[in-house]
Amino acid sequence: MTGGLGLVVLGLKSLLLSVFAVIATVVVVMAAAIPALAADTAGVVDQTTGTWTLLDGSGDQSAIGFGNPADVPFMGDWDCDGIDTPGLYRQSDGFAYLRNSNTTGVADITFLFGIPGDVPLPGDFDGDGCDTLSLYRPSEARFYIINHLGQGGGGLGAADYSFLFGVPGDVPFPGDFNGDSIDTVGLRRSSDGFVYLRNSNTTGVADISYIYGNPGDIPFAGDWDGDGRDTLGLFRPGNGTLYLKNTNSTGVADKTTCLGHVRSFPVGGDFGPLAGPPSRIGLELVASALDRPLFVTAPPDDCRLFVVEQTGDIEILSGWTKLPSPFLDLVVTGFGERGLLGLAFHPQYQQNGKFYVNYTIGSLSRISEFRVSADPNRADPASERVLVEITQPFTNHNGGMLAFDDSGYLLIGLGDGGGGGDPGNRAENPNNLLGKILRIDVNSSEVGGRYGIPATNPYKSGGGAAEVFMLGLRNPWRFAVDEGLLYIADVGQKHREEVTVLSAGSPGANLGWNTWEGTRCFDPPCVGGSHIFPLIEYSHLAGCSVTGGYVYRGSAISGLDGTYFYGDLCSGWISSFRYQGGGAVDHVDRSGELGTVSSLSSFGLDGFGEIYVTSLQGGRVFKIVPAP
Ligand SMILES: [Ca+2]
Ligand SMILES: [Ca+2]
Ligand SMILES: [Ca+2]
Ligand SMILES: [Ca+2]
Repeated sequence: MTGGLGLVVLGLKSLLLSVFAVIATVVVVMAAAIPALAADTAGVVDQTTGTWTLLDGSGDQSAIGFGNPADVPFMGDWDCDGIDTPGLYRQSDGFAYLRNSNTTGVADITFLFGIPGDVPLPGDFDGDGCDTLSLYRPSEARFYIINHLGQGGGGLGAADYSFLFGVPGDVPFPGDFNGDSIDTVGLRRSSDGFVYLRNSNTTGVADISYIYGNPGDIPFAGDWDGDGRDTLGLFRPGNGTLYLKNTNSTGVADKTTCLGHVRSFPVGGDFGPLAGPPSRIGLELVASALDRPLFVTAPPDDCRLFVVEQTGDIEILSGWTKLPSPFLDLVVTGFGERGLLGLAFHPQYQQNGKFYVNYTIGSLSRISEFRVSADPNRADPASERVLVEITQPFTNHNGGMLAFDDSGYLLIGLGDGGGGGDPGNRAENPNNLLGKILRIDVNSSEVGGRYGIPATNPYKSGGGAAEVFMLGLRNPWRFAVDEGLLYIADVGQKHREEVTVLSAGSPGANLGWNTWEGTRCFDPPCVGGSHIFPLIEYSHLAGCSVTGGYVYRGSAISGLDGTYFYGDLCSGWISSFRYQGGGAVDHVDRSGELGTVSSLSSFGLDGFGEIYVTSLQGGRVFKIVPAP
């Protein structure tokens, strides 16, 4: 979290006087914790959408819509019932907007408040159990304490008293740091990370000071452990992470949570019982101007997002901001359907730092292992270990997907080699690696010192290539593993696009290409009962190329648990269904909620199971988010 410099206690005489002009400091603050109630939790407010994402005690999320972009958000107990609810300060018109429930809606209380640049400071500064809105005027480094809410009470004329503390530029926050049920104020100096806490609302020096966090972190306080004393939380916009600490001292955070991004602000408080997250969804733009993004992924529980660019780079988004240097810069042969096409992190990536890529180079498709370097944001380019190389007879239909199954084996998607119609009849030929999903054991060196063959691979002991796992695929651009099932989206020739769901333990499954294009006979005679027909099929009246997605297992939209999303590259619609009893239920077009995404190249998952969408147009990455 921060340099471990030990507790530092300083007098603040030097901080008391301000002679400097100041730039208004926008800050989010939280309301007083009321001792003896439940521990406080945290949340973030997305300042591009006005969506409040609040966590309950078990980490479940709730989404609320309140306010406009750029409003300054905070939480407080305006009606004295012990529950903290949203408030906003709109700097454009100087109004405060307060709401008394943690649900989507409009303000219950509105009043004019302060002047542009003032920082709203909610808290219970007189210990009567009710939060009011005081303010901090950065230009004066002066706190104005106001112990009653509302019209005529919000303005400075109604201030009960004021006092000086800190220097212009310090970021203020309220809290009950000594557990006496009266909120006082704290400051954090962004330049050096010093925190200054005061236990009385009077001019004077800090009672407690220490270093915590990095420059740019946004402070807020709360009673994270329920002991009646507020301590510091920090939100780091640069990586979208909340750091909560249970003591007001230097050291590492007691609780770290990935939530929000560079345009989010933190809030904290006792939110009471929260409504379940909505199952209505939307798309939020995460990043743009990437270079032909066609996949995103992340190691489990990692806050970062790794974006695969067709042109050969793997970029890292941290807090939705692209890091200056790519994770890996690979020389590939592009473009069209070639380039860097797939990425999968080893299931034990946190321990071994290994990951796998699928790319084209010359006339080859190559699947290689790399390792991270000593810098977690940079791979070691010299660590490449080539696992599999396949000669491609044509430039199209290269597949590209990589994913680990539930047994820890690497699945590799390969197209039929291209040329149109599978002219070499490769897809159903078990001796040819093209038109297949391969399955290998990257933890073994049985084959040429490079990898092993799982015992249940269908041709391990003859009859075909040992690496082959499933056959009859035309171009399985994207597939997903979920709880023992495999969702395979196989791109069609001229007429039919298809999604097939089958057990991930189905060695030798033949999905029918090029005998069948979906359920349409392609290469007669179309006979035999060994072909697996798709679960979902659509014609080229509805699209041109299926883009397979993922089953939702995240925590932001729990009503969608188990829902599989997929879309179409050309038409840009996104649909979803749940796989139940061998069939697709709740199969719906999501365009009404999500719109369409032109050049929809892929879906992806972050380290927490949230779903993303990539678009080649504008180099964009979107996230599927709750729509409050
Ligand atoms: Ca309340
Ligand atoms: Ca009060
Ligand atoms: Ca106190
Ligand atoms: Ca506490």
